[in-house]
Amino acid sequence: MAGSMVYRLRVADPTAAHMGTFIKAMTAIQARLDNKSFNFVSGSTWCPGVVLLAPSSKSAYPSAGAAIFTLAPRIPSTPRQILQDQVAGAALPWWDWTQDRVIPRAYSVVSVDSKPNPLRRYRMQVPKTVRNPAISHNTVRSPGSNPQSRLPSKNEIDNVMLDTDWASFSDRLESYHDDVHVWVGGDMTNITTAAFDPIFYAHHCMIDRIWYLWQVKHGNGGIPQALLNLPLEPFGKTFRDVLDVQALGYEYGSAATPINVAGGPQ
Ligand SMILES: [Cu+2]
Repeated sequence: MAGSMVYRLRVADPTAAHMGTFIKAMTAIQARLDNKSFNFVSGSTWCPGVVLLAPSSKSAYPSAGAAIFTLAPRIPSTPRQILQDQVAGAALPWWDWTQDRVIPRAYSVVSVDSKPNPLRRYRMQVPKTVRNPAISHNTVRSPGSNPQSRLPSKNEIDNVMLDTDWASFSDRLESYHDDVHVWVGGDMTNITTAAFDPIFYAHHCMIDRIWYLWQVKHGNGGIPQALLNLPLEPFGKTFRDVLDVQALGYEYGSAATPINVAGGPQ
């Protein structure tokens, strides 16, 4: 696996090298219509932070409840592999909303290199089902417009990192995760459409990174045995299989080295 390891870096200006690679790969998967397309992956990605709190989900995982939330960003339905199939070395970047308190410029500029910016919005296509009508629209955001919404602070996340109990850490992190969805607004507040906004993945990547940093600090103790064997349908993996990010082919290379977001919104 060593040869295919990618490093996830912080969201930076669209001119940064790692952002250029990512943007190229995103443009490619958004242009596809098959099962390696952004549309396909986003349509089969739920936002478990919300879904697992629903009564029906709780009964499906009675012993887990909301606590299985942390594993969500590691489930292989994220566009991790399909991005790399398009452009070698392409990796999801993380949006550190404790520091970048606005939508990062890379996700808001209209064009990059005179081409439409694939991170700004996406025209989602969800076919009609028995229960729901078809959806076809460009994703929208309304950052900060909900007066009840706010981005979690660095202090709050630093504090969560000190929580030695995995289930409690997971629940608290989930709640901060929800806050970011509400703050971004628009399609990000709706579980059916959230994953179609390209910023969904930058947000979930940040959540995954926080869990990774927590694992480095506290290890994997405290996760109930039954949970470790929980199958993640339909991905053919268990919770245990996604504990080690390196085994999944990626690393948070810059975890200890903040990337200077030159020209970005500060
Ligand atoms: Cu989410």
